[in-house]
Amino acid sequence: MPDRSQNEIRSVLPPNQLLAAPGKWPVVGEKAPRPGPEPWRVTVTGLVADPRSWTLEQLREMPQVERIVDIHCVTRWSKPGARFGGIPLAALLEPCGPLPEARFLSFVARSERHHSTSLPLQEALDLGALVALTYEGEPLETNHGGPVRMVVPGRYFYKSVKWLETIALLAEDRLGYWEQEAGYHNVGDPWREQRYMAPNLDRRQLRAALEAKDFSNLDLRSLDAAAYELAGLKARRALLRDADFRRANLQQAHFEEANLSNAHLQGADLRNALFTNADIEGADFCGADVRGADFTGASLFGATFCPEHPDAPLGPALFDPTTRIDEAAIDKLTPVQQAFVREKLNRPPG
Ligand SMILES: Nc1nc2c(c(=O)[nH]1)N[C@H]1C(S)=C(S)[C@@H](COP(=O)(O)O)O[C@H]1N2
Ligand SMILES: [Mo]
Repeated sequence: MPDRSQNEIRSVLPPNQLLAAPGKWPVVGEKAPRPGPEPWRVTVTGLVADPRSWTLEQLREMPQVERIVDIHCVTRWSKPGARFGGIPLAALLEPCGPLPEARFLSFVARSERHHSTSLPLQEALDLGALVALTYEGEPLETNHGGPVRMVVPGRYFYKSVKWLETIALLAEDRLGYWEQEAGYHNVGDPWREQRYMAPNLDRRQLRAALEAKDFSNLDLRSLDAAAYELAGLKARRALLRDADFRRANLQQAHFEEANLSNAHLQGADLRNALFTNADIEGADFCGADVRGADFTGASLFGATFCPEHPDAPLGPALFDPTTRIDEAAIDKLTPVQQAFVREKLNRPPG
């Protein structure tokens, strides 16, 4: 970084990041793409009017831009001022005609484990994501994602897939490799220090908990597990205050005696989930599927199952006759919620 003063460099470092040694660029994660004779292509597919793919030659012939990007790895090294060249993501998506229902992008690598990561479509465009072919004017080295990788400024570097093969436009988020397997945060904004999905656990504990789908007794306050696949989750007595489980799959999850106060469960699949004796005060279940869920003994003060305002974005929770809530718990709900729950459970006011 010859033309930046030390002060300027410090000012571009997000919280708890350190400068990588000058001139050094660590290789992180997979080291090489999946070998194979097929010529490289980058394909845009999914919710587009016109799926397309490009060979490397075609990509190199498109108008190129250069961007100076500050790299921030989740493992705490930063490399400010890296110069990447390539094609703005927007220029690849535009001719494909994204459909109105496309809201997320999944970037898939040509690698043994089909490594992937995802971003909301609008966010990827706003951040100025780049389909990169060069670094400091030279073709990208293989171990750094050459011949072609994503570079997403403003996110930890795990949101920048190496060896880009497919960009899929999706209606719902499809969690990436590190996010689903290792508990890396699904937003990953270094300025908000969104490293891991649970701020109070370290990376090893998180990976083990996700692998075993076992959160029992853990301190997972402020967990961000929106859209996660967690069917059958064991979370007895877990501390899940303020946890974000929006749109997550939590069928048959065990939340007995857990603390889920103020948790966000909007749109979650909670069929046959067990909340026996749990603290779910202030939790939001709008748009969630609670058929067969058991709330016996749970404390539901301030919980919401249907929108309190007519212009709310999500509809009511989905109940069926096997959803179990005690009379005492219903009495603690607001009048709007009481009326709704009683009607759904076909129970006259007590
Ligand atoms: N295909 C693929 N892309 C990947 C990874 C990976 O393991 N496989 N690791 C990610 C992580 S965690 C980081 S920090 C950066 C590292 O890129 P680099 O090795 O060029 O520094 O790539 C990201 N993209
Ligand atoms: Mo990383």
